[in-house]
Amino acid sequence: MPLRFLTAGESHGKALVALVEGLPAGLPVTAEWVDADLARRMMGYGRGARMKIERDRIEWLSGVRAGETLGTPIAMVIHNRDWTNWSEIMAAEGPPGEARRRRLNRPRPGHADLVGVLKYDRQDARDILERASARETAARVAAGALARRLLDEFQIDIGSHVVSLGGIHAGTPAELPWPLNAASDSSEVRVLDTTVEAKIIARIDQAKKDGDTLGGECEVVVRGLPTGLGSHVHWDRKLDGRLAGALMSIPAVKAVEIGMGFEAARRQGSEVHDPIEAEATPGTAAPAPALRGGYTRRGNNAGGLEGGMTTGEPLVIRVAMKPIATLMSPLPTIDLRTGLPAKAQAERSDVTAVPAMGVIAEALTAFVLADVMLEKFGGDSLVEMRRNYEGYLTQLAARWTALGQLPAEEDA
Ligand code: EPS
Repeated sequence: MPLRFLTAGESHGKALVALVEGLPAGLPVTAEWVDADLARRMMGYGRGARMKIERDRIEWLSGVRAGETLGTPIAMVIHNRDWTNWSEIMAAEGPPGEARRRRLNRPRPGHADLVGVLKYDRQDARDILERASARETAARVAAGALARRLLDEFQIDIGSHVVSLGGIHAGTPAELPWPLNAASDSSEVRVLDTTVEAKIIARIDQAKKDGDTLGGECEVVVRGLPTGLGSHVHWDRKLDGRLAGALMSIPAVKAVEIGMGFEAARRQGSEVHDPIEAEATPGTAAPAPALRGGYTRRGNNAGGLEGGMTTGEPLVIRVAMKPIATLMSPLPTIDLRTGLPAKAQAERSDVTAVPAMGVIAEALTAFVLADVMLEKFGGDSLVEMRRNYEGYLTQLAARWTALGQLPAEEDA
């Protein structure tokens, strides 16, 4: 794992911090690039009042000089504007009375509240929810934006769109628009099928009126990956597992599908596996860049992954998010002070965050992909990494060109 990140910060604390380690030196970066993804994460119909308060922007703390990475740990801070309303409640030191003013005693079903207080031996579930809050994903998106910057140097492009929200399905065109985000970000709910946009918005309005919340699914698509990222040789190097693990770590995500996903389990092999075809005549030059080594697939039910490695076809992943656990018409719970039945606490929250989840899923996908790119091509500097990458593509292309020159062997 050459690339790592950690985040720190409470939802209503002073700031969030992202600490990224392992990026090569010489990668051009700007705060503007990172902020663009932070702004995309704040979009989406159905978010609550908090998103009107925050204006997420990073401040570099370390690791970047004159617009380039130094190969040293990169620390970024995102200040919480809401801190001014919470500075006493969330104060690191001071009398407990003040710190307990916004105590949470009635844990929300579906949230980390209850298990968190039991496990960490806290009396106030605020000590749990402040970190379990999806606010933390802003720092993940900042880390992911740096990973995306690295992938961008290799013409690897990541986009996402919402494929269902509140049980309403949004169709996917046979040919995806590209760049994907230019199309999806222009919709308030990040759908490509704008015929259902108004219906989804009405569904969100209804849920808000009912004091309820909504989940949904996003699809992440990555283009421009070379074949052979990840590995089949160990469980923890398989790229499908690493991607699924990272995506399942997004708050409220309950399922991840790659390519045909669950549907593949219901079909027979001949309907599932993508036949292998030639991209060019064997022995002639492979199409440049030789990302797939001269081979292609008819269809992409595999979602761009076979044996835990990229095939060079687009990576296609679907991520499912449950409805947010904070309900304004609350569900039954137990009061932590008395042990008696109560209604769960209703905190200010979102009706849905599915459009934002797609942006977060892009960020984590970018991070895992940058990690496997660094694993395969390494290098302490971008120049070194690029040389290794180009060497690999030259090797793949040469292998294809050599095909016609090899004596044909009989099949076993
Ligand atoms: C969240 C509750 C809401 C959301 C928050 C996630 O925050 P608040 O309690 O301050 O109103 O707005 O999301 C963000 C702040 C964000 O930046 O995404 C929760 O309980 O998870």
